[in-house]
Amino acid sequence: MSDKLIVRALKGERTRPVPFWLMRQAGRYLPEYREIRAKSKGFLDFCFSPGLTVEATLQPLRRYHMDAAILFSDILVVPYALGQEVGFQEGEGPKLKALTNSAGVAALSIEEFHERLEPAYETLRQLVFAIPETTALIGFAGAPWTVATYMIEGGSSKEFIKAKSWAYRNTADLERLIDLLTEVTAEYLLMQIACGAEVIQLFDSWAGILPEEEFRRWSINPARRIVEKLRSRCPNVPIIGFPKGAGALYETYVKETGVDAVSLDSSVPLSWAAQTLQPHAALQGNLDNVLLLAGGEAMERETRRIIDILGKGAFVFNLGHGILQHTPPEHVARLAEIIKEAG
Ligand code: 1CP
Repeated sequence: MSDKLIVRALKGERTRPVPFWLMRQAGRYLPEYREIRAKSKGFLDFCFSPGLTVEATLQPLRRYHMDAAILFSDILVVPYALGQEVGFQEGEGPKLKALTNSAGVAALSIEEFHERLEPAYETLRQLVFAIPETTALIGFAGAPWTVATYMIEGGSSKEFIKAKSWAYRNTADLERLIDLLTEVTAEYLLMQIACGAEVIQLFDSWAGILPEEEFRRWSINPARRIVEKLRSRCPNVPIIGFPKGAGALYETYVKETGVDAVSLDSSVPLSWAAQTLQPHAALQGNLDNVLLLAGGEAMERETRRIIDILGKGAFVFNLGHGILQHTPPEHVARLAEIIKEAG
């Protein structure tokens, strides 16, 4: 089993220093990313060019020496690999040809699934040799519910009326879609592990919009099935779940999915998490991404408070959600310094 610092923490050990990485640590807040991003017209083209994605993954490590590198890709490569039309419009976010009915679900195909994802696998294979020896490689996927919201809404959403209406009125169609996504997501993650990923994160960014019963059915249940499948084949690879916005249901999520670690959004109270969740899973999080953008004394104080409380147990420092585009890179440098001093 790996003795890398972050893997030990995710497997339940209290470590010093506290390891850290940051969601969206690669991306548009870095000038060197914007420079290589300009080489591809479409964002998916960029994601499918290993020469560029390897470089994008490495860029933040050179500046800040995080304990983990995360594969540069996107959660929406999975709908693309199932044959759905997926595009990214500059400044507008993702645009998909929305699924409207059961025929749309039936038309999805696994035939070219792994072939279409080959560039992600190749990126991982190259990263194994390109990252520093003590850095762990994180593979990821969107959780079935979060990916399904984009497939049904046709892009980002505020109210999620279509996706939630499927849950309430087209239940059989949503079940079919979630079952398919659960199966292919597990396959995708197993391939990522085979290509060198040492840690897995499952992003359920929109778990928090579901009421309790729906949350169990569409977030917890698929996550549990994915965890079981990965565990049975790769028992040593830690799995981080991120049911963003789950509130008090974080407890149920941790107990019922069997994840090794759970990533906390910024609204989760620290002492509650330490008492209720940390006996069952390692914790990751949860600095407010706006506090990182704002910087200064407030950021430093909150960073130390998080480490004081959560660092008493198995803990990986991270944000509560991804780095925002207008975050000054100097603030990230200062954050990295404070984490290393405090831990
Ligand atoms: O042209 C560009 O540079 C596009 C911006 C961008 C980037 C840098 C997008 C579009 N995706 C990404 C990379 C990305 N996405 C990574 C790898 C980078 C890293 O972490 O270092 C990862 C892990 C993701 C995951 C992702 N994509 C999530 C889950 C995490 C989260 O932020 O909640 C989600 C929801 C997406 C969808 C997505 N991709 C991109 C956009 C604009 C969106 C929509 C977000 C929304 O609906 O609010």
